[in-house]
Amino acid sequence: MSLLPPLKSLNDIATYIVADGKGILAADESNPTCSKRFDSISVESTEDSRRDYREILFTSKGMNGNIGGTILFDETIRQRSIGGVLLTDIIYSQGSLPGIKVDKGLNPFNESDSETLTQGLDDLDERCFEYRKLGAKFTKWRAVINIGADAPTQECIDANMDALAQYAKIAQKNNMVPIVEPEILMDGEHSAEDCLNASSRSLKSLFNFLDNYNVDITGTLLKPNMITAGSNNPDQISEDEVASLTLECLKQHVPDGLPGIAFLSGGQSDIKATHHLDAMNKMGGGPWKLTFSYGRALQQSALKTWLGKAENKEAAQAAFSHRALMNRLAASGKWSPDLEN
Ligand code: 5MM
Repeated sequence: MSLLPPLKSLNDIATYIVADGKGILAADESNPTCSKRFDSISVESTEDSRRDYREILFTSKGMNGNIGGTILFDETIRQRSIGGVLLTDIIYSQGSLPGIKVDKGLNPFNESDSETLTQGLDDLDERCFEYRKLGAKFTKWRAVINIGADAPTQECIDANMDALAQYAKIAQKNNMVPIVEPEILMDGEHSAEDCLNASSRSLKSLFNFLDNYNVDITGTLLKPNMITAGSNNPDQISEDEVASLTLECLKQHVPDGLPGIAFLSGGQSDIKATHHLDAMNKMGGGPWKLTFSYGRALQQSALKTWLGKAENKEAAQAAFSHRALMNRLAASGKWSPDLEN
């Protein structure tokens, strides 16, 4: 097992995860989402195939030094490798901390067909207690905000941000760092200005609720979307515009004491997600570390290389290791497009 520094406080854990350009691997796809990903490569999603795939990622060389934290789904935190080693021990041996998704997915908000409220607060304290014993050092909860004709409503934003803050308080009570993820979905034809507006309202509400519940900001990480135009909008803005609007929005709402901001990729291509992160860091970043917590943008190339075949393991690991390294460079503002070749 690799030697980790003593991580005594929540701030030590949060700071470790995002230190030196390291970021987070979001491997917490629920089983239905994992099935969707595996469908795209015509692989059946079973407990074993999910284990095989994740074992490939976690044993990749590129985990070490690039991935400070790995977010898991409930099934994965209990799984052992084909050789009988706990996957959490493999993650630790790579110098990465295991974390766990603790939300229980989305329900319609007030019977709306366009807005949702994330579930999972009822038995959260008990679940966090168990996850801590299983080795988790941090947790994640994702709130989803849609942009549409009459959405997002302030009521939906506030209900989701209230739940995020209650979750964060419970995670900290159980000695785990909460990652708070207010995701404004990219789906739709909306403009970057609409995204900026919904993101600003959500972050303002989120930090008010975190303050109301006395959540320790120095032991919390934020996982936001970047400010982009909707994925169906033909008028996309440039990488530098994404970076400057995102920085402007974050500087307005995020307190300086937060140790790190680790972006979700939200459906951006893997190179765009790296490019945007690099541009923000080249612009000077902010008072917090700016890094990645990507799911699709870290895994897509590895998944398409693996194709469910054992003989593709090493090539898939090389693809994943490459993206992990590219994103660590981007988190330090040291990436350039020619490094992709
Ligand atoms: C990896 O996907 C996560 C779990 O999603 P479901 O609960 O829908 O299965 C998701 O929360 C993920 O951590 C974030 O959305 C970031 O992933 P992307 O792909 O947007 O970078």
